[in-house]
Amino acid sequence: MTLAAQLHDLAVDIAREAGELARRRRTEGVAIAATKSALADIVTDADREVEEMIRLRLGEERPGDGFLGEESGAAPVSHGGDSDVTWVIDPIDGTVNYAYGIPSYAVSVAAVAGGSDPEHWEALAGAVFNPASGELFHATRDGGAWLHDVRLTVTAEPAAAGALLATGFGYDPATHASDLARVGRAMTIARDIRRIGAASLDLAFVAAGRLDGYFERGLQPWDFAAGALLVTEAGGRFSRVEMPDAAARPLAVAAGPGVFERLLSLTTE
Ligand code: LIP
Repeated sequence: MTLAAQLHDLAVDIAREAGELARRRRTEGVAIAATKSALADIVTDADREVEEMIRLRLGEERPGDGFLGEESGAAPVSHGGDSDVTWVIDPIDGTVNYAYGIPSYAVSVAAVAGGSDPEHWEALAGAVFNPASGELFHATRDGGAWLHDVRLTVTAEPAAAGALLATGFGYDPATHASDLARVGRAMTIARDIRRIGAASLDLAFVAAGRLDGYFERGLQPWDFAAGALLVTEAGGRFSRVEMPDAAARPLAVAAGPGVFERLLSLTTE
């Protein structure tokens, strides 16, 4: 079995196990543990518990790998080592949905190669699991993207009515005006816009052909590491573009071949 296949199977197992814990904690009631970058940027006790569970499982299975988690940052999985693999984890992507009881959240697990610098990372395997819907999206580099055992393909061309697009907004209110202006430009090729609230699910839905495209500024590696692999393995394109303004909020764009260039042009004007 190839390394990518081994990492894929572990990512799927961990995503399922972590998702079940998140789902159980949701039924028990969610406590906000703290706010982070802005008042609206919350972390729950479950976020932290799920990430720690993932870290412990990876410590058992692959102690020499690297680890980057949304809640605990970058560190070796366990005692460090010479592994070239890093696990990139969003324990509960869509935390605000999770806190409000909106069933659109996911555990995002990606295994990347390329050392410690995210700029050099190449995703080898990824899993995005929504415990509320039971949907598990997964991919292996050069092995395709899947929803359970169904192979995924992005849409080749949008319908005549226009593209069904998705986007998201940062937690900082100061970014909303420019983000909304970007939505206005994207609407010139859209039939409608969706704001699902979890980047990993937005990307999984592009891979599944449920969305024709997705764009959002300010995503972190844990938001997109697994979802971007789903998109590219489903025949789509994913780019992350530095924007000309001062804010360090690169724009992520994902779409099938019939939409990508137009969406990229409109959203980076
Ligand atoms: C969320 C992203 C979403 C974005 C939110 C937030 P989190 O990640 O998945 O696309 O719009 O602002 O960043 O914080 O729930 O892990």
